[in-house]
Amino acid sequence: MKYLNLAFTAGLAAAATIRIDSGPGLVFKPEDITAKKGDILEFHFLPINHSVAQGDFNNPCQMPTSGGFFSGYIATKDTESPTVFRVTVNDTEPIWFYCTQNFHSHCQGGMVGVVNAPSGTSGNNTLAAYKSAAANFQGMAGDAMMAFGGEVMQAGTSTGGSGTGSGTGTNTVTTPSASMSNMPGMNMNAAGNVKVATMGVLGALGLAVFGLA
Ligand SMILES: [Cu+2]
Repeated sequence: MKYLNLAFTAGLAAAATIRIDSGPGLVFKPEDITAKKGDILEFHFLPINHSVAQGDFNNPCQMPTSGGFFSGYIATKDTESPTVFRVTVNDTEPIWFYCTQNFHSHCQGGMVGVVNAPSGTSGNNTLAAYKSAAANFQGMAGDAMMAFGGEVMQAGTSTGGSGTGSGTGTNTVTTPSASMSNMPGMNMNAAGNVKVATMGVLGALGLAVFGLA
């Protein structure tokens, strides 16, 4: 029985891939997430044009002054985008995040979330408080010229680095939609991975073409 218990404990400690849907609507699902060090946050993108950026609790709808992550804008017209954004959780500190889409003010509209929300003495820093501060934010949500701090990749593909396997059931979308393939600036290489360097261009185009929630 001791062996069985050890095996069970080891299983619990294995890194997990946590799926987070960006949309539909101005919401992340789930939006209040518990993750452990080594877990991967895998953001999926629903129509029409969302993103995810790491936020700063004290500065809603803005990125931290250093570090963080940004997916770029992932435009998709009718169905979930085959493109996902994966971020590795490096510690158990809170990770606030938001959608940077300014057309229809997604962050102000409630499209925010948190990984490992503070508890105990830091308990005032709740997701509800962050969402409320975002709702009162005046100005443009912060974004970046291109993706950073994570991997922009096709759903269901391996990162090739961890060797932990996937088994996440994220292969539901296997074919890029015609609208994605035809979009200027949307360059796919042979492996189907989006070239991150083009994301700034894509973002600008996506904002113009698919700005609706
Ligand atoms: Cu959004």
